[in-house]
Amino acid sequence: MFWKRMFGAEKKQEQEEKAERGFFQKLVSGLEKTKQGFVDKVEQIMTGRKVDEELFEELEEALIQADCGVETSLFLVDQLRERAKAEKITEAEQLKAVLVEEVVQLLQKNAAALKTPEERPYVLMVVGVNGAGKTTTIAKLAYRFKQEGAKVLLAAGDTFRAGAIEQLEVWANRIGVELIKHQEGSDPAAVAYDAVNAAKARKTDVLILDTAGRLQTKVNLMSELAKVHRVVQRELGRDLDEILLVVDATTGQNALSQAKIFQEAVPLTGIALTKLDGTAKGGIVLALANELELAVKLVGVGEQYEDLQDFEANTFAAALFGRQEKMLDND
Ligand SMILES: Nc1nc2c(ncn2[C@@H]2O[C@H](COP(=O)(O)OP(=O)(O)OP(=O)(O)O)[C@@H](O)[C@H]2O)c(=O)[nH]1
Ligand SMILES: [Mg+2]
Repeated sequence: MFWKRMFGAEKKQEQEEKAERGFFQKLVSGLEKTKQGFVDKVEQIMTGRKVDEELFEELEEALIQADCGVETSLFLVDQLRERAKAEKITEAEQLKAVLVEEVVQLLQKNAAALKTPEERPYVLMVVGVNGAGKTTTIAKLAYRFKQEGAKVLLAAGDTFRAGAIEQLEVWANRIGVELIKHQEGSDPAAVAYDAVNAAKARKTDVLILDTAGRLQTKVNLMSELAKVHRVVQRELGRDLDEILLVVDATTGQNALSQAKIFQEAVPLTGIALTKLDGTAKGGIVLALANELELAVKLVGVGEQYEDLQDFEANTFAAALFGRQEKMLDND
């Protein structure tokens, strides 16, 4: 990353490894509810019995209940049926490892990391429905970039909700990054305009734009978002680096329709899936990864700064299925 080169904030490898272990533990504890509500159930189903049609049906039911989505659940179970047949697997336990493999493959389908910053300013815009976790996610990202040595600027683009500007300001002060704000009720496109130009003038490394939460059904609000996007693009003279849709994992299958509708207003580059720690139905990650042409790039597993993590299929599956430690070997 250019700011790492510029600012010499490259961490020592040892420190990085230690941080990675800490992150993994955070992910594990953040996924505890899903583990109890979903993974443990799957393991129960797949213990001490023969592979038969009844097992596949029970598994399908458990996947659907965990918000994996009907399409994705049927797909996964079909894969298992085929592989059980082809590989002559007769014991349920043996099929467990196959399930984990298939889950990893599915999670890897559209997987991508946050774009590597190439040009200053690196610009991210964060969009999503009310209360999805946009502002919190921005704070966590700002903290991370600041830790890496980047000069960060936030733009208080939610001029609509009372208290939204102050909320972002509190975060900016706490983290120690700059903020561009206008009055409540002003045009968010004007905030975006000022923010991009301030970022250029101040040689900011990272600019993150907050936006107001909106119902995906409100056409005028969605076109307002499109306008903000156009202004940023025009002032920047290029595409934004990331347009992240923030989705609350506890909203279930609705997450899929949110993604489809936001995609029509702005060219999303990825998903930040928040509040995974608050749901036993983390299977929604599988549905999002499988049913959208969009990468889940970040997952939120708590309210602390460190609780926003890069989504990586192997690590995620290892945290979820716990006992399959061997999967980490592939990293
Ligand atoms: N447990 C948990 N809570 C989260 C996570 N991400 C966000 N939250 C909480 O979700 C609530 C809403 O977060 P905000 O960041 O204000 O959401 P927003 O999308 O900006 O909301 P609006 O500005 O109203 O549209 C806050 O109480 C956050 O602390 C997460 O990963 N885990
Ligand atoms: Mg907000």
